[in-house]
This record gives sequence, structure tokens and C-alpha cells, in this order.
Amino acid sequence: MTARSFAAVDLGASSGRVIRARLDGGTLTLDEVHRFPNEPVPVGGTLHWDILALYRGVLDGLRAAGPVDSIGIDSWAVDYGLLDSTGALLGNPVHYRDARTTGVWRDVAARIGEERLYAVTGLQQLPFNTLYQLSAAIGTPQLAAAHRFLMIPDLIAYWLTGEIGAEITNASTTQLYDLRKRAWSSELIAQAGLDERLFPPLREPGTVIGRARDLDGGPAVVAVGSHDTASAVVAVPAADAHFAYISCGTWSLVGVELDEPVLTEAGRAANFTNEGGVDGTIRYLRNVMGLWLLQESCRVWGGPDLPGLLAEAAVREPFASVVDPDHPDFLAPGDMPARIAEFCRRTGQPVPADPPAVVRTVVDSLALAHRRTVREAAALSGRRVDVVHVVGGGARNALLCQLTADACGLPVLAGPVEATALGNVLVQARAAGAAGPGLAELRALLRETQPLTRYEPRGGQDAWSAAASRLGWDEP
Ligand code: ADP
Ligand code: LRH
Repeated sequence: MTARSFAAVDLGASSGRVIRARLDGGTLTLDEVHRFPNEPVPVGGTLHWDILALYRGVLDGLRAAGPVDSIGIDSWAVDYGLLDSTGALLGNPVHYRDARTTGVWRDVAARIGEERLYAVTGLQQLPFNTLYQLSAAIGTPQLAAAHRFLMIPDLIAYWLTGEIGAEITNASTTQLYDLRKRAWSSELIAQAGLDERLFPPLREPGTVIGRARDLDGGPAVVAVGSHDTASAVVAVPAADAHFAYISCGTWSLVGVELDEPVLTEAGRAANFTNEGGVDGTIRYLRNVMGLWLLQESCRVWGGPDLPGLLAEAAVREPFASVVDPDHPDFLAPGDMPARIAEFCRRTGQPVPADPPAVVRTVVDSLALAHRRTVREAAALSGRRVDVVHVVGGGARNALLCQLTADACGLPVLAGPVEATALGNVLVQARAAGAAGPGLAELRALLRETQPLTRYEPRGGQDAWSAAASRLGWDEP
């Protein structure tokens, strides 16, 4: 079989990258050809993505990648751009961490009905779901002038190819998508007071979007799991169905992969989400605030050496203080160490005295949240979990992986770090007839080609239970 190469454009909340992958028989190699920062910009009190800087990074990366068989694009979920009737972008896309939905989401959810929203979309309530962002924009001249709504990867694909469409895994994060009909929800769009004509035709992962007009040779752009978490879950190197995953980067997306959604009242009350995965799978998971707490602390400290800081944190006292990583105070950008200190003060715990102590508090707290969420995912779905896969940048954090194994009382298999790009590439490779056919075969290829690190649980479950009860968490 001839060698194939594919380019994955992966836009994460902390950085964008273009990765070239080469698939030659049973060998799969990755080469990061370009990485660029993703730095949001506050303008007039609103936090924006710097979408043109990101697009420039995409083009520079694709040019550096050279000739490829195809290109796939993924990014974080929920955010979007609006096009006018000539196809021009109306304003810069707004960052999901912007405060404009804070006062909106509860009212909209109450008006439509939380039970109905969950029955149709299966989604967790996050204040920044697209439904709430668009609701906050109702009445603005920008929305009035909008002709089309495009999510971030669909916008990049449109700029590359001129083709309009909405890829389903990312559409499933909008809270305007009917999970079972696999279509935009006319009912919810109407109830939200939006114009259904905004929403483009849906496309499935694996379909050709068009040709990248400005690149030499005009390579094909292929739809992948354009929600980064959908691509990351494709690249979980699981050997059977009894696994939980933690897609661990800016967020920790913690859950199980299912064939059917779980739309129970218990799942809704626990704020579990049913996001659409590749091949009709369901990503049954909950968002844990993730390494954002660490990233934002490091920004405030002026960018210290992360591996050095983690090594110091590893020898600090465990459980000195723990925080609930999902507390709404931690969502917006700002002085994270000060917010962590305030949480500790409020809950009568010692305030971490220096950066390694803050890092230890964050890592202990994330491992604790991983434990709670893995247990809940298993209990709510009825899926037995024998192993926890940690993929994404967090797989490089040995302290977090070990503590997650300890906390869950299960082995952790860490890697691949670039799971999202790999999932993106594998769906392209399958569309080209060079891999697959099923997720099982794609994952077997990963197990054979990607380095993975195993962490065994070291016991001490009582200490984790005690830490959970300090936060008032009921554990299943
Ligand atoms: P995203 O796609 O959301 O931007 P990534 O999957 O790239 O996130 O993960 C970024 C995170 O990976 C960083 O916040 C950092 O905590 C972690 N990370 C990156 N490099 C290292 C490292 N050398 N050691 C430990 N953690 C790391
Ligand atoms: C991770 C992610 C996550 C969403 C969040 C907005 O990058 O896509 O799945 O909930 O960003």
C-alpha cells in the first residue's frame, strides 16, 4: 500500500497546531509542523477569539505541511461566527468564557423548560452553550444582519473551500440539535426566537467538504469529528468497551462511550451530557474545569517552568486543601491563585502558601473530580469501567495521571498526547480507504503505534473519600 499523508488542524483553547501524519502500512507517524498561541482579546468589554490570527496560523501550518492527501479541521465546541448575505464574517467570534451569557442562560432554560431541553438535546447545562450565546445576541444588529451561523471549524473550512455546512459532532454541542433525529431542532430554534435559515445543512465526519483553493494542488478538506473532544475520543486506544476516558487539556472531559444516549432524570440532575460522537456513538460525559486552573495560574505567575513546578508539587503534602474545580468562580479568566485562596478561606482550609502548594491543590482537586465523574459516568450509564484512559496534554502530567489512578482505584493508561489530532487524522485516513473500517480497528492501530504509559492505583481510597466529603460531595 502506498504511503499516505494527512494534515490535522487542531485548534485548542490554549494553542493551535497543524500536525502532519504519515500512514505507511502499519506505521503511523506524527510531525508537528506548526504550533501557534491562541490568545483571546478583550475588546470593549467583550472577550473575543483572535480568529484571523488563528486562520493565519492554519494557513502557515498547512503550507509548512507540504503536499497532503487531505486536511481535517477540529476545534473547541460551542463558539461560532456569523456571516452576512455576501459571506463576510460579522464581527469576531466571542469567547465562551465571556460573561455575556451569565444572566441569560437560566432564564432561557426556564422558559423552554430544562426537562424538554434535555429530552431533545441530551446536553449538560453550561452557561456558554451556543443556545445561550445566541439568545444573548438576540436584538443585536449583528444577529439581525446574519445570514449564516458557522461553528469555528466550519468557518475555517468555509474560508479554505468556500463550502458552507455544519459538522454533526460539533453541532451536537449547541443545544439546538436533536440528538435522536440527528438534525437541527426546529422546535428549540423556534422557541429560542432564532431563524432556522441561519443553520446550514449538516455533514457527517468522513465526507469531503471541498478543495482548499489557496493551497498548492488544492488538497481535499474532509469533515472529521470537528468537535475536538469527538476526535480525541476516536483516538482513545481502548481494547474493549469497558473504559472511561479523560480528554485532559484546558478542560477534562470525563465519561464513557455509548451506543445510545442516557436521558434519565438522574443523568440530567448530575448534569451529564450526551454529545454526538463519530460513527453515531454517544460521548456520555461531564465537563470538569480541567487544567485551565493550572494554565491560568501559570499565566498570573509569568509563565514558570511547568515540569519543574509539578516536580515540586509532587513532594508537597497531599490534600492540604482541595477545591471544587467546577465552581463558577473559576470559569472566567483572572487571578486564579487568588480565587483558589479565597475558596480555601471560605471553606476553612489552609490557603496554599506558594506556587507549588497551589499546584498541588489544583492537581489533588482535579484527580478528585476525575474520581467523582468516572464513578458517576459508570453508575449512570451502567457501563463497567476497568481502565481509565487519559489523553491530551494532561497525559504528560505524571503527577495528575498517578493521582487519578489512585483516586479512581483503577489503572490509568496515559496517551496519546495528541489524541485530538490523531482522531482527526484517522477519520481522514478511513475516508481515503487507508484505515478502519471501525473504531476498533482505528484504536488497534494506535495501540500498535503510539507510546502509552500505565499508572497503577496505589490504594488509599479512604483518603480520597475523606477529601470528597470535605467538599460535601456525595459519591456513588
Ligand atoms: P488544549 O487542546 O485544550 O489547548 P492540550 O491538550 O494541548 O489543551 O493540553 C494543554 C495542557 O497540557 C497544558 O495546560 C498543560 O497543563 C499540559 N502540559 C503541556 N505540556 C506539559 C508538560 N511538559 N508537562 C505537564 N503538563 C503539560
Ligand atoms: C474542549 C471543549 C469541550 C467543550 C469546551 C467548550 O476543548 O471542546 O469539549 O465543552 O471545549
